[in-house]
Amino acid sequence: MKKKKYNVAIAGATGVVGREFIKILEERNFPVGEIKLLASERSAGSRIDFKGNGELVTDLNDESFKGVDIGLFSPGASVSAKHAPRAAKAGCIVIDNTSQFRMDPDVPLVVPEVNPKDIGLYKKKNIIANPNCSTIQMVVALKPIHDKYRIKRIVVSTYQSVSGAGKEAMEELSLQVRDLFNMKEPEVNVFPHRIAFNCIPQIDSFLDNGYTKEEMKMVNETKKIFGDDSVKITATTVRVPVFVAHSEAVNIETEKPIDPEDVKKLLSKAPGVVVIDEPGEGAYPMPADIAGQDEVFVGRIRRDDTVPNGLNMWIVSDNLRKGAALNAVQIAEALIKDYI
Ligand code: NAP
Ligand code: 12T
Repeated sequence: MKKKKYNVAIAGATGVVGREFIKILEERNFPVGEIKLLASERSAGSRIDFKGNGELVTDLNDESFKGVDIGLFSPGASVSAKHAPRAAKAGCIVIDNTSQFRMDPDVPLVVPEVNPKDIGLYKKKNIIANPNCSTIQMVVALKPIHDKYRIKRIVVSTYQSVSGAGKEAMEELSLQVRDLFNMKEPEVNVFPHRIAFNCIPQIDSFLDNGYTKEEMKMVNETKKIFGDDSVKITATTVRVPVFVAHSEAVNIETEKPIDPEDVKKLLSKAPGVVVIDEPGEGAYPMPADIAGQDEVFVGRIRRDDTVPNGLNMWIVSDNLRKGAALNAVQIAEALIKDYI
């Protein structure tokens, strides 16, 4: 018999992704039975509102997942590494937002608009991975194009907001702006350099190949989600002084001849995509307008005539919503609809 309500735990509930989980469960009226808000000992004892009740935050420990049906995790990769498998063993299905399990062949990596069927693989480990924020918005926009024209190569440069790096990172941008306006030397703690009025071409740490981990997440995760290793992808990921919503300049080369007008029509009908592309009126998506919205927004769709079948586009989405919490809740919705 199907349950009417599901007990849900949020691991990392006091973080920027955790708070978005809470909002989205409320907004979408997810059938929550009991809710458990989990964080570190630092914030245990505080309260966060869920559906009008001040819910107690408790510390995440081995006992946290007894009787919990679904765990929405964003407590950082090392905490997920330790606690997600324990929660899964206790019978809780974990939807993990960290990078910890994404490339595990026994863990599905899911974007519901793109590869919903992969969800079924959760049975192997009771864990489903939520992709990286920059990967999610790119694959939502590119999947319909890949299906129709077959994408051979992707060149992407990102313009990523500070919220991707958590609550302290958002605070750092605010404080640095304040200090600079007060002729004070800004403090640098979270990012490798000053982020206020700057752009930093480093997100996450560097690997031996000269790329950052964030860049290689985009490469490897896109192939796994598309179920297609033949797509060539190269990425440059850049932090910019924007609070919420990531932007991406994307160049693609397809096997079949591609027509920008047809792509606009195709994307206008695609699930989860909104086209804003009226260059004559200065209409294109920008983070300041898109933050707080659910869809992936695409504009500046135009031919790249330096190669036989080339196209350029600009993709913007709220990294805390579709890039993190919303995608995970959509996975949970598919899970309760079709599996549990
Ligand atoms: P954040 O704002 O810094 O919040 C971190 C959260 O984790 C807080 O609730 C914190 O609790 C909790 N936490 C930290 N250490 C813990 C511990 N030892 N035990 C239990 N809870 C602990 O960070 P965030 O932006 O929400 O991101 C958190 C994670 O989500 C990161 O791993 C990040 O990679 C991932 N993320 C994924 C995406 C995506 O692309 N899908 C996007 C953004 C973030 P306290 O309040 O007690 O410190
Ligand atoms: N370093 O989930 O800093 O892999 O913006 C997401 C966001 C890692 C991740 C960031 C990051 C992830 C960031």
